[in-house]
Amino acid sequence: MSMKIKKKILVIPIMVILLFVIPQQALAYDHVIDGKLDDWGLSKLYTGDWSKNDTWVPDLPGIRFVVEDNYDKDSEQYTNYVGVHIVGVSPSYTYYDEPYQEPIGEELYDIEAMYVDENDTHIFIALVVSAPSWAIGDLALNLDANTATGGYGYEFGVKLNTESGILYGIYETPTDNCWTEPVHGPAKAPATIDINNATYTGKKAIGAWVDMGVLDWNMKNYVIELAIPKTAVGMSVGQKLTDAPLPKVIRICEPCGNEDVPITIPEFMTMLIPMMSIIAIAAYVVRIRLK
Ligand SMILES: [Ca+2]
Ligand SMILES: [Ca+2]
Ligand SMILES: [Ca+2]
Ligand SMILES: [Ca+2]
Repeated sequence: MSMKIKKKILVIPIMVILLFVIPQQALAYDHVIDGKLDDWGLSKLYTGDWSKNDTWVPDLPGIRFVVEDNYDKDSEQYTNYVGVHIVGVSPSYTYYDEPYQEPIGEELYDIEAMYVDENDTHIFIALVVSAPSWAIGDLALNLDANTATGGYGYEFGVKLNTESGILYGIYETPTDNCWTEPVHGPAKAPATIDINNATYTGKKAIGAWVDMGVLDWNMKNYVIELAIPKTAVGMSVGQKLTDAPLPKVIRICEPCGNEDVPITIPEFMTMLIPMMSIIAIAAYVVRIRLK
């Protein structure tokens, strides 16, 4: 075996370590729940151009997110009302092709983005929304990755809609009737927690809801920032969102059905990158052996 090939073989384990270890270690920031996004690497959202992808991508690595500002670029009807549509784990992202054109009713009902992070004890969520508090649905959590458990698959919810219930209260939602259905489509159930049927756990997320001082299509935009204790939503301390069972889903939908924003963990691209890396490394090894 030549010296050159030995060096190449040595490089391969290092590449594997870089690909698999670093992204997992980079997934923990202790966020200050103050309704400000500087601790998400998103200070640029306050001054930057919202029509640019980079403005929406956290400067900190390892934060998963979906951005769906205004309509998707494939809107044929409203070509001037389009915005950034991306999904990924910072700094990586890909185009997010929204399944249908929302928000119905446009900016008043827009939810622009959801960001998700975690540490050993908490799930952190940051939402950027134009929609007023009565038009925000409740956060739905399918963390057991089982669509057969929980109402419409979502076994826990966090109250964000201000029309009923305890703001930031964590509810158990074991059956479909613990959730309301959207008043109309295209979004599907669940929409808000029906507090007459769901069970309040007695625990709340730490929350902040702040006017971010940015106008989008002449509407105010707000940041909703949450820290949800993992032990209050069926997870254990130290269990990562990327640990089994998978896939987990965190979703927000509006009571009217005008808008919904899901994050699936792991989302397709984060599975695709390691798969492509394995294929690339395998091809590399085969090439060396064939030499
Ligand atoms: Ca913050
Ligand atoms: Ca918008
Ligand atoms: Ca949207
Ligand atoms: Ca479930």
